[in-house]
Amino acid sequence: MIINNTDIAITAVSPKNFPSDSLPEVAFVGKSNVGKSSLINAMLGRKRLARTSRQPGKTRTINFFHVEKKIYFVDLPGYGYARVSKSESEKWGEMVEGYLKKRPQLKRIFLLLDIRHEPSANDKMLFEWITHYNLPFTIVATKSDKITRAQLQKHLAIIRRALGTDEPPIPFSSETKQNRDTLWSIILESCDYNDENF
Ligand SMILES: Nc1nc2c(ncn2[C@@H]2O[C@H](COP(=O)(O)OP(=O)(O)OP(=O)(O)O)[C@@H](O)[C@H]2O)c(=O)[nH]1
Ligand SMILES: [Mg+2]
Repeated sequence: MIINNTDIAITAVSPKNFPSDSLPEVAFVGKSNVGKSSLINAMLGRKRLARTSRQPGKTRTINFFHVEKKIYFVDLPGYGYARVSKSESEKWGEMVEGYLKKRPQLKRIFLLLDIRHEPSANDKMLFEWITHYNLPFTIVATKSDKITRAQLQKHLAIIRRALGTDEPPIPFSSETKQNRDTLWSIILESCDYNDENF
């Protein structure tokens, strides 16, 4: 997939800033530092469109990226960042859950989990929340370049078991672009596009 036209459309801190056209949206959620912004860049073939950082807590706003003027990719701030105060993490909850719950044009949530680690209590809570509201989701196991092929199945099974789901996580790497095409197929299908009309 080659993407020609992308730009950051909107940086939002509350629903009144969200885009008012009704283009389909896909959102990327997960803990701080899991690789949300990096995944967006890798999917779009851009190096620094979404700002990334080795320090967790880089993305603090809800960022909407216009993709070929046909989809919005939504980069959400991460949770579980130890240095934020309680009131800030409550704000996170309000902002992110407010977005996820009240967005009819949101076609799929990509829940990102680091392939190396067992999902945290926050990861599990978010997953339960997503399934409780019956929102369409895909689990992505990020940073797959950090483990060997021999370890892959074991790590995927740990994630599945911790979440209590049969849904297989998709291993992904922003470095090697492993499964970039797989994620693109899921995104297009979720948004009712295909190779001809996208
Ligand atoms: N090796 C490797 N490193 C990655 C990968 N994806 C992200 N990283 C690194 O992980 C760090 C965090 O990546 P970000 O994309 O900024 O993470 P984020 O989830 O957007 O983080 P917040 O905005 O803080 O919520 C950066 O140093 C990235 O270079 C990957 O697939 N492989
Ligand atoms: Mg980010």
